[in-house]
Amino acid sequence: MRYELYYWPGIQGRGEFVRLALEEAGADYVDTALLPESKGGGVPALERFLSGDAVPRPPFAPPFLKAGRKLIAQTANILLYLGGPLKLAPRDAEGRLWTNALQLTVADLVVEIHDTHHPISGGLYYEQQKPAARRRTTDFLANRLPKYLGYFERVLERNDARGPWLVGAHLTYPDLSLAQIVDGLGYAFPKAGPRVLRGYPRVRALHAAVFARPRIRRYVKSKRRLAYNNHDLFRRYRELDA
Ligand SMILES: N[C@@H](CCC(=O)N[C@@H](CS)C(=O)NCC(=O)O)C(=O)O
Repeated sequence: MRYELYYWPGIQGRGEFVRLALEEAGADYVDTALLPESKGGGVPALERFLSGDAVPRPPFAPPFLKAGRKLIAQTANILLYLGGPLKLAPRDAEGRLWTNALQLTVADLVVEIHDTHHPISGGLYYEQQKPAARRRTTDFLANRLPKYLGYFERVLERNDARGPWLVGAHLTYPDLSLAQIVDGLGYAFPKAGPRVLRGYPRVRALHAAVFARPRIRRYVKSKRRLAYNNHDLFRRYRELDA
């Protein structure tokens, strides 16, 4: 199976959670929008599905994935689908639902991270909502982020299988996503991030374990891993890194 990933070119964004799963599994995939427009890539490749009349089940927004004739939207839904074939999810139904619940919690956290720099609207520039972004980020770093990290720390603590993972003894896709969150927070908040994370040793150990995996290391060094930048989910604004 050659998977086709569709995500905005130039940013990691939510596409990165899917990329990390595909990379960790060594899956065959094409990051379609990164191809030149002359080869069917770029933003037009996405628009064909988002606004094309001939798509019976159109996605609302990227990322989405084509797997043969299937078109799957929503990050957590894509990972739920990939978990089985990529061997990044437990086999039993209860385990899969638990894994999905963890991924949906990551998705909630992603929205709150986005809202630190866009608290009023994603349709406005950051510069048009700076005072609100400051207030939102202060609360995020003091209250909301510790609440999420505390939750994941408890999940890790209560997993009595050996290893640094959230579910059982093997790596599953929310491990990759949580590690990406920790990584991105380190970029966005170089001062406050490590300070907040200090209290969550298991979450930090999970991040280290994921980014030490051979395929993830190779991916991070490759050109396929796009650099963090201030058009992305994780943004570095000095005035927010309080
Ligand atoms: N819940 C969706 C959110 C998708 C989403 O918000 N995608 C962003 C890019 S990361 C987008 O293009 N949004 C367009 C919009 O909200 O208008 C998911 O997790 O995949």
